[in-house]
Amino acid sequence: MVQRFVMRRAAALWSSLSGLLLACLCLGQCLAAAAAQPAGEDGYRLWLRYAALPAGQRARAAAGGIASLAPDSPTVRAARAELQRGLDGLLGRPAGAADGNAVADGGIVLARAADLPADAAVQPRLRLLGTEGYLVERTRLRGHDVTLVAANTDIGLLYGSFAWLRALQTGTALPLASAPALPRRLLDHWDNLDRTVERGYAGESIWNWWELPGIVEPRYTDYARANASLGINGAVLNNVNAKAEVLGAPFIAKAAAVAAVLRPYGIRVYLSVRWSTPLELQQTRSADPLDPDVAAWWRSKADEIYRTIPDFGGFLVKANSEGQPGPQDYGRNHADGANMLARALAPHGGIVMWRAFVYNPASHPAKAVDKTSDRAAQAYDQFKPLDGKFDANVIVQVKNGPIDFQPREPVHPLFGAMPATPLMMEFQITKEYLGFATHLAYLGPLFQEALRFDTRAGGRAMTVAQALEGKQAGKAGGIAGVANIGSSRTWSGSDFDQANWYAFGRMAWDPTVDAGAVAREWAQQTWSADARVTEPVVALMMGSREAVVDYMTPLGLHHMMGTGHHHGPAPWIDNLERPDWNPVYYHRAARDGIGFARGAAGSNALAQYAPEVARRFADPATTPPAFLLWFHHLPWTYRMPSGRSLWDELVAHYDRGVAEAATMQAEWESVRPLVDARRGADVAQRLARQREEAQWWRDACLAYFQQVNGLPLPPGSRPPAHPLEYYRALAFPYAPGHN
Ligand code: GCV
Repeated sequence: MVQRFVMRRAAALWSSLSGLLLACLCLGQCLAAAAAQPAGEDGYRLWLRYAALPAGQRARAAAGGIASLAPDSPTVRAARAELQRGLDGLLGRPAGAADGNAVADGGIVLARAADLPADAAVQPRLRLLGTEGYLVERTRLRGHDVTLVAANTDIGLLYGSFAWLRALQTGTALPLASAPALPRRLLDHWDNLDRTVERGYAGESIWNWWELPGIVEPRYTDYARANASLGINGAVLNNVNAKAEVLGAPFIAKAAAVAAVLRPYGIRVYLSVRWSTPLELQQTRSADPLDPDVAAWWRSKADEIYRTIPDFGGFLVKANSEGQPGPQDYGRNHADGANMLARALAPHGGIVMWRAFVYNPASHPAKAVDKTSDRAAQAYDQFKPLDGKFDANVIVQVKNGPIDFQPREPVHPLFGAMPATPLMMEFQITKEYLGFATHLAYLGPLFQEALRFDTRAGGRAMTVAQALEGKQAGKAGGIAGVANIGSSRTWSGSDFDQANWYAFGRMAWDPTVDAGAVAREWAQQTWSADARVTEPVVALMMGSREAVVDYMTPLGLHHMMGTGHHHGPAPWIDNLERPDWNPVYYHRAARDGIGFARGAAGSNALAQYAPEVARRFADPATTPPAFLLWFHHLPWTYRMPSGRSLWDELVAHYDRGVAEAATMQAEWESVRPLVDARRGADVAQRLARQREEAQWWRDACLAYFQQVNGLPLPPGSRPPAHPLEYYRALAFPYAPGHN
């Protein structure tokens, strides 16, 4: 695996160096290309830049007008406007008016199934596309050769319009036909009512709560366009660590103003709610889910919300988790709580997304090794017995891994283990544990790794994506991503962080799509369709997440970051109030070895996976090296498949991560002359900082592990730049994103 990786990176570097050579040979051409780029872009336009296509490719886009056979509606108007905006940009000139319904040769025609003849050839295919799918093809309509964007609904027409614009920029051939695999594709904003964002690294919240509902920023419309271009169809507006005030009339009115902007783009608004809201507002005497007064309060609150936001999506709930109140405070369980809320929303068609991010409120001694003391096992223990006990409009929302959005985790054992309950995947798009917005880490490979994992549920092939689609029990769930969006001009804190929003959306629509293909299409639209740009950018992106894993938490290590803000390395932390908040609890490095034993002789968390998976991970020899120390505590001398000792292998991974950060810098320098100066320089600055911080992670972790194991570094590996005390003394009181 290591060898394959090194060869791939060598190939990527060669490709970028040869790109550089080519770039030098064609200096005149390159300068012309650079000159053709706007002098400085600020990233605001995301992947919707619609830069002019090369002259030879424009004929395909040339439109004889944009006509719609579908009756006018806000969504149809949005589709026409996007096509107009897109084609104007791609053609480098105005593409023709977008407001008629006259079909012309070379034109684009928007039409729903109901607008086309019942015997039109496209009808049977449209019937397969559901309420959100689309079809784009060249056809003859009313005696004219046209590009037909067809769907069953207005929102399908909008999605199809975006798909056609994407196809033009990525050189994708027609016909296109696509429908989403999952019905719910949401962004979860961890945005507070004072505009701070928990784990946000992109400035203040985009929701200007203070000025809403009277003042509605145009940025909300651009947010809606960007999400609709990916098929994202829901937004939870506020933090899961919610405040009671969000359900007061003033905030409901503010949410309604946002909902009005998002509605034409097919995006429903949801709210995170605090379990104890009625009690805190002093409108009930308890928050017990079985208290009829409490249930009545929630019913009347739901009625009030739906009077203001008729298409309100529902509630997201973090309960009995990290100090948040919940039904367990009254001796009830998660199903009691979720069902009570679900019954308030059901008459209106709303849903409850009940989070499974829970771990025991009581702390345990760090050395105990059973499931009750292993944080990774606790959510399963609480939720598995409740399978089948949730109402039909409850979805259980599960983080991709059993701890907390680490650079790499095995998938959560609940996927595949709740066949009677619709599940929702929760990914974190914002990079709380992967270097904030200052490190470049493309998360497409992380999402793909989780979605494609075969749970072996029921003893047969069942990927996580299939479990989400309801292939186990016929009840589809969904997918949510904790947003990395803020009021920063780049939206996401950096240009490359936009790719994680993009990849999340594309994979939410089609969980089988390839992370590399998504990186390529993002790069083509965001940077340039020129292969001299796209190919090195894709190589850089595709190696980036593994680089972060290598220099932060290789071989299955996890939770080694600084306390509270989660910035930087701190594997030495051992004095926090709960043992399972300490990094030492997770890596268990000691004189005898390193890693968390989760097999039968350890916490036995492994038993929560399907037998075939558990068997594979039970033996260190068959455990993929990427998860080795997640499941096993092994001696430093343990022989790795590479022939190295575990210690030497660990050092090699840290060294590889640092080397990769340097390679990423070199790759970017080969691209930089071909992109606009402003974005080019910003990326370069961030990569320089990433390289420094990769070195810091490596040096601090190795200095600490050496102090524990007393072993020398393998020959050729540089000693840490500073003594361990230096790293331990670093403090970051003003790190962003920490509440
Ligand atoms: C919103 C982690 C994060 C918290 C977050 C929590 C959660 O613990 O550090 O900021 O709180 O996960 O997902 O609820």
